[in-house]
Amino acid sequence: MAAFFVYERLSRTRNHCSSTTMIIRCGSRDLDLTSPKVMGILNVTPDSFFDGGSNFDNGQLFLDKTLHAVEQMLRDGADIVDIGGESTRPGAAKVSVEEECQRVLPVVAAVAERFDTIISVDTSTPEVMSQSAQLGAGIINDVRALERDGALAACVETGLPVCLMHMQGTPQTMQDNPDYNDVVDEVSQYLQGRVAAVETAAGGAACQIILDPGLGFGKSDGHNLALLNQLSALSALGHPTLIGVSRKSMIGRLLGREPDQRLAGSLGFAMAALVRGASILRVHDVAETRDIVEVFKLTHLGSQE
Ligand code: 7PJ
Repeated sequence: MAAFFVYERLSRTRNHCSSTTMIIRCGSRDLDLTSPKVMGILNVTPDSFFDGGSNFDNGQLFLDKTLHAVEQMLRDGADIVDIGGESTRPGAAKVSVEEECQRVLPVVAAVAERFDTIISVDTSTPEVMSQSAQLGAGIINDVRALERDGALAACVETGLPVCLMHMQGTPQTMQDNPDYNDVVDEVSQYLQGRVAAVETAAGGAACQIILDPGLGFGKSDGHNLALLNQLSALSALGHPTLIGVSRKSMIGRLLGREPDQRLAGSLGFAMAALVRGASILRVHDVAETRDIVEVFKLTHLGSQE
């Protein structure tokens, strides 16, 4: 199937703010990125750093508990549910294709069946991309920017939008010694190259691509801050941007906080990302993030009309 993309941009002026309407087509649903959106994190891994294993017992996933978490997330105002079966925290164990399929696919199927929401799948594995798309997923979110063998073709074949994230190294080694001459320039150039690869694979169609600098993925705190503070350089590539900073260890180091004490720091960084043009926030704390998105809309997008 040839990839078919709709990419609508319409400039208009509203309350003295210049704003852009941008709608991306996520399978059977539209995602309107004219205002920022909240992506709730649903980990189906036994070993994630924050909520790791909360839906597991003896390596067995509790589907009921997982679906309750989704229900709560949607009640709290999530626009997208991001389902991931591979922990990519520094030093995490590798997961086989079979194991990842077993973790992710039943959850994608159950969420698609029960809820009216956009499902994103956090995966680098071609088999998971293809099968999730068939089960009703709407976005592919790949921390390896479709670099794994077969991922580019599998993703383009789904016709779904993709989030391309930058990572230096691999999850096993990425925090050993992150090194850049100019981190903002290098990340931008890398992502530009991956956009070109997707566009070539899609046969030149106008692709729906979301870009993510990959905070914490092979970056020092200085690198993370530079990327966040200069997010507009990434936006200048012409694609919506996604930021994942929720409860990450950079907040722990910068503010001296354990994972369960990082909510305020996460919201602060999320607001900084919104002010710099982020379109999607990938977060653990949906209700609280929803509130700051609403504050941002009231104070920056002129939505008092
Ligand atoms: C990210 C992600 C991120 C995107 C993870 C964690 C680690 N996908 N998957 N961006 N992080 N696009 O949640 O801390 O930052 S897993």
